Amino acid sequence: MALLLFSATSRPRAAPPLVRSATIAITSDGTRVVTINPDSNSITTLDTKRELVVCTTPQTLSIDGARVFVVCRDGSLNEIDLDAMRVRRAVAAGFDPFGVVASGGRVYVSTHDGIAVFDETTLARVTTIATEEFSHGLAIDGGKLYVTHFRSGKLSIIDLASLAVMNVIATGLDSNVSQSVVISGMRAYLPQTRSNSNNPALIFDSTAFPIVTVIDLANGVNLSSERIAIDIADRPSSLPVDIALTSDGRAFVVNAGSDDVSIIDLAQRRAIAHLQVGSSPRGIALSPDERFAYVNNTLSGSVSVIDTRNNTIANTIATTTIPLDSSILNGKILFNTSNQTTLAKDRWIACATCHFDGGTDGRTWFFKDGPRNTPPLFGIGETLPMHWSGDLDELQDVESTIRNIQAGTGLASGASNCEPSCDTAPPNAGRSKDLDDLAAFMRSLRAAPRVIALGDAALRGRALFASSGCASCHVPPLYVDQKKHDVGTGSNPLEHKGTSFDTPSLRGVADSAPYFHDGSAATLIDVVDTHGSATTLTSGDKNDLVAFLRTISFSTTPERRRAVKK
Ligand code: HEC
Ligand code: HEC
Ligand SMILES: [Ca+2]
Ligand SMILES: [Ca+2]
Repeated sequence: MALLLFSATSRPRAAPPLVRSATIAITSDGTRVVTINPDSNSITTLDTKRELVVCTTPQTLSIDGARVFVVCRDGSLNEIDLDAMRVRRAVAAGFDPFGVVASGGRVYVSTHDGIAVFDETTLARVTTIATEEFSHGLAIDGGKLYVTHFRSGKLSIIDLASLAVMNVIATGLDSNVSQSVVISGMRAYLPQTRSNSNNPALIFDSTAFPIVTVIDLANGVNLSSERIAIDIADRPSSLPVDIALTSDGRAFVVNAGSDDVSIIDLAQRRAIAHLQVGSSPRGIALSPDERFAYVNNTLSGSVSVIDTRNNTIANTIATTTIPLDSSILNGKILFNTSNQTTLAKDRWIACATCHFDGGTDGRTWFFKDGPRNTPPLFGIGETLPMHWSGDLDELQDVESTIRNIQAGTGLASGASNCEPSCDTAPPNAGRSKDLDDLAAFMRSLRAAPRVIALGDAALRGRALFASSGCASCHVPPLYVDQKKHDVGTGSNPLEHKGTSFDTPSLRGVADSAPYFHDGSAATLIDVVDTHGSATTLTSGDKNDLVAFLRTISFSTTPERRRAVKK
């Protein structure tokens, strides 16, 4: 159905379009729309309806002329010839890259360690710009590169002539899940989630808040008075991850958790409309004439086409058949959505709110058990029991999180089987297809592959890890003993579940600061300064031990190229 799809003939905007990383993008002449399909490992062109397998888990793309650049969780940067629909070349971009923008003869990729800069013609690496941690969404405007930081919510501004970081703007200590940025005039707009983890009396609707942060670029300040609270401007929603602005002052905010788009009048900070779209919408692209906005529903394998004249959905176009096992796909949808009363009240929270893409928000929440730092969920099926107090003995016990944290009615009917504690109550496995599917999805979660070479310090640290007795509890290769120990960290009067904690796995520990169950150690050096026999080591030995800890990763075996189809 060609209905209302393209409008290439209408007048283009005067200003050059903003170049930014997104999960969906349109060529500057408005004739071609390209999506990435994370679970199909592919991209799709909407106009020609062609799909091309590119890499494992594409994250974002950027279009420059007939070339498309795609970065993927497997660490690759890929150049695609859009006319021939083939991968022209692929190079290594770094660990866990997310954003990509191509402009002015260069390609910029946000990786875990900063911004990798490539020559656009040869894809040779030019340099790496060190930034704040967790560089994520990217946009280029007026000779500057804007970089969001996923967990801190800060915005870095890099001068593209000198490749120097000019400014880092804070947006509030609770800003989180900062995936994207758009620039309009002297304002930057960042969809974010406020993680209200300082709240000692959490209820579901005081836990996390969906917002659009507004930054005054002339003065380099966060305009908290202009911040848009989406739950107030529109209605309860969750996980705003992308945004498009029209020149008449409307913001189209994509809420990945509540599976909807809030259309907000920027001057009034009030919603004009909201549109329910597909599952896990992760990006939006506006046609150059602003006539249509395209939303990539990553877990439906479809694009919703919004007619911006009347703020309605004009069309939904299939983009891919997601080849995941049907149970895992269902579990992934449940993990990512807040739009089901079984899972969450008022569309407020999704599992992904705190564990976006299975990772961690880096926050420490006041849960019923006491202060609890959010762990990443990669490899979770291998390191039971779960929770810091070790009282969840099966993945289905997250039924208690659904009911107690998200205020959902529960995926299983009847009791939560977590009273007085999940491991003493009857099992939750086999009670509900959805709960079993959620468990199956969590069991499938893997960290981004990381290639690590052990330097001299790390090699010395590895020997110390063995000789200092660390390995007796953190037993390689999983670095757990599946037992609880009192290591002197549980004296806080807020603790309600004893002073012993389940030995945490150290795989990927470099990426999961802060440390200990209560987040009381900000860095790994803080851990070894207070933890077990490490306290008696010299400072040189402690540094070596930390150098080793930083290399402990999940399996470096590349993820399977295509998920298994059942
Ligand atoms: C408000 C933030 C938040 C939300 C929402 C949330 N979690 Fe968590 N998650 C945490 C924290 C904090 C912990 C640590 C709790 C503890 O150990 O007592 C945790 C622990 C876990 C663990 C155990 C990890 C381990 O290694 O022991 C699993 C599994 C998990 N969460 C899955 C989920 C699922 C599934 C959902 C959605 C139903 C969810 N979480 C929603 C913050 C959150
Ligand atoms: C007696 C068992 C035991 C020994 C021995 C031990 N640990 Fe631990 N380790 C634990 C427990 C239990 C925790 C969790 C404590 C908490 O969360 O309050 C922990 C936490 C950690 C953490 C923080 C992980 C995170 O994700 O927050 C690191 C890092 C760590 N240990 C490294 C080491 C090193 C290095 C050694 C050797 C010097 C060592 N451990 C020895 C049991 C042990
Ligand atoms: Ca565990
Ligand atoms: Ca942590």
